[in-house]
Amino acid sequence: MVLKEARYVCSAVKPSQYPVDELPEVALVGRSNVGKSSLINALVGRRSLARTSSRPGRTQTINFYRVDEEFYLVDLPGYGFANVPKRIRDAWGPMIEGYLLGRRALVGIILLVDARHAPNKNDMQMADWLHHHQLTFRVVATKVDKLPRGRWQGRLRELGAALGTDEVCAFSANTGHGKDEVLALIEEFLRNSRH
Ligand SMILES: Nc1nc2c(ncn2[C@@H]2O[C@H](COP(=O)(O)OP(=O)(O)OP(=O)(O)O)[C@@H](O)[C@H]2O)c(=O)[nH]1
Ligand SMILES: [Mg+2]
Repeated sequence: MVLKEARYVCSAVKPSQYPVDELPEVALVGRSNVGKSSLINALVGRRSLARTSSRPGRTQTINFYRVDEEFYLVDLPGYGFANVPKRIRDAWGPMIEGYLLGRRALVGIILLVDARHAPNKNDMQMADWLHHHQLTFRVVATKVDKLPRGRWQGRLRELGAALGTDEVCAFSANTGHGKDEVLALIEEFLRNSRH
C-alpha cells in the first residue's frame, strides 16, 4: 500500500467531536514520547503533519488524519508520563478509553513501544487491557535506529513475550525502517474490517 494524500481533519476530546463520515479508523496508542505522531508523519511522508515534540505530552487531544479518502489514522495522547499535570492526566484515561471502547469505526490499534527499553509496566498494562477487551492490536517497536542491530531480535522477542503477541514490528521514523511492514498491518486491519 502506498499512501498518497493525508489531511488533518479534526481534534476531539469527546465523541460528539469525532468525524461523521464513517471511514474505518486505525489508532495509535503508546506511552508519551514513544513516537506516535512521528510514525504518522513517516507513513504519509510529511515532516510535520502531526505535531511532535521531544517533550512528553505533546498530543493532548484525539487527532484525526484522513488518508486518501479511505481511512483515518488516529493519533491519541500518550499515557504514563508523570510530568504531565495531574488534572490533565486524569482526563486522558477516560478520553482514550472512551474512544477505544466506544468507537465503532475503529478497525485496528497499533501499540507503540520503545525498542530501546525492556518492556515497561505501563505498556504491559495497556496490552493486558487491550487483550481483556478483545480489541485487535499489533505491536510496533519504535526508535530502532537507536538500538544496535545485534540487539534487535532479542529485544523484539522480549517485547512480544511481555505483551502477549508473536509478532513485533521494528520501526524507525528517522530512517523509515519498517514502514512497509507497518503499512501492511494497516492494510490487514482494513481488509479484515470489510468481511
Ligand atoms: N531516534 C528516533 N527518534 C524518534 C523516532 N520517533 C520519534 N522520535 C522522537 O521522539 C520524540 C517524541 O516523538 P513524538 O512523535 O512526538 O511522540 P508521541 O508518542 O506522539 O508523544 P506524545 O504526543 O507526547 O504522546 C521526538 O523528539 C521525536 O523526534 C524514531 O523512530 N527514532
Ligand atoms: Mg504525539
